[in-house]
Amino acid sequence: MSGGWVAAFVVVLSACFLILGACAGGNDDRESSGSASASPTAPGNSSDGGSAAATPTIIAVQGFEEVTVVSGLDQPTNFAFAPDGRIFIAGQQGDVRIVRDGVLLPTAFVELTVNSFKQRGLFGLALDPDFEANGYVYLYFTLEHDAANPSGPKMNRLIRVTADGDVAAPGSEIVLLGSVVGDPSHSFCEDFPSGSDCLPADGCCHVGGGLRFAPDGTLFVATGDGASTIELRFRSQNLDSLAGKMLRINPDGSAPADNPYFTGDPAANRSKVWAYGLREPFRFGLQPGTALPFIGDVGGLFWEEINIAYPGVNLGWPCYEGQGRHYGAEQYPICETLFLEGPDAVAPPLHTYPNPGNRAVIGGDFALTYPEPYAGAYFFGDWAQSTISYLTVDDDNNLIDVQEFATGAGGPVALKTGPDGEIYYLAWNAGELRHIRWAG
Ligand SMILES: [Ca+2]
Repeated sequence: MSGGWVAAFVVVLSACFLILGACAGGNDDRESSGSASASPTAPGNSSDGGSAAATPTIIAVQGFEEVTVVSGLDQPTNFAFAPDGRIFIAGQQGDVRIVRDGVLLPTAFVELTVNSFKQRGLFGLALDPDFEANGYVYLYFTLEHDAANPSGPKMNRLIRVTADGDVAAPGSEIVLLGSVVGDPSHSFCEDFPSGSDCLPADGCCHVGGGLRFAPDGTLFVATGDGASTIELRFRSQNLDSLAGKMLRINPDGSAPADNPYFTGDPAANRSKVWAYGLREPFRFGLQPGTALPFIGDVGGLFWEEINIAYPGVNLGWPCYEGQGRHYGAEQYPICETLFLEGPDAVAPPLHTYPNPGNRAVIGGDFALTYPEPYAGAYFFGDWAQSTISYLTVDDDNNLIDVQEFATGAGGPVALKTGPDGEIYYLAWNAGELRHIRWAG
């Protein structure tokens, strides 16, 4: 076997085991039982995953430059800008750190006890739109209910804590989603009644965790299928399960009455569903003006997707992947039924690109203040490829163009538009928050 092949294989393993589950090698999409992961590789133990930290990002477009906002971050997964200029940064191991005036404060804002096995951990962070007045910070993470079995099935949770200066006020935690706690003999959401407030993280991967507030004050929450078996993926098609969904909730965790599947009960899972049929909608951004989620849904074996989540849409997983039917889906009754409804029963991706083995799309955000054609463009990443791309749409949200923007981007794991309207991103491999600045 050639050295090049070995190197490529290592990258593939990294893409599977470090952060995101666009895996090759078969065990992600073809196994029907338990072990969605072959051999444990603790996050952070490898130095790979895309490009090394020392490799400079290459921006393909003249006029832009990259500025490092802060470095030395440990497995950063998400970030948010506070109105007072502070930046909150979440780490996979459960810590939230604050950057103030360009300096990473030595004391953590909060240190949650999380399960961080492989792709689990703290992945969601958002500040309340009224943060200046209420100090609310929202966090999405994988709960540990059985520390003796870290690789076993787990559950995720969305909480809110309240800032008191640069730390979370002790005792301020409120559970918003995922109140169901497992125990060693009840580790699956399926061990609880249908419709339970339960966010599965059965396998290594696909736990979701994107959080975004819409201008109307509602909170979008992206959840993964969390599945360790093929059968459990069908939760993504079940409106009474919180898994594999784009949820839309009020800041107190209840469902807004104008949600597409609102039942009349604001506590019902179904009432909280905005869109369904997702695999690992790890990251997304809201389109200015429409507030529609533009989701990066990390693919299984074949296709990475950017989806627009119009209210109520079925985005297909696990019956569809990319533009077509998912490998092996025909043998499952849920998919057979869906296929009989024809292709219009699902919303096709806005953009899709093939996954030959090491791809993991990272949904991004809309740049506001760059010159044309970058103003209004949606910037997104690929974690495994360490690339950043952008796409543009017309007034009807038809795709106009997709272009690669940067390579060697240090493992982008979250992209957000800053208060200045420009794009910022976390480079997971490099442990840096970076700013893509228009220098003109
Ligand atoms: Ca899809």
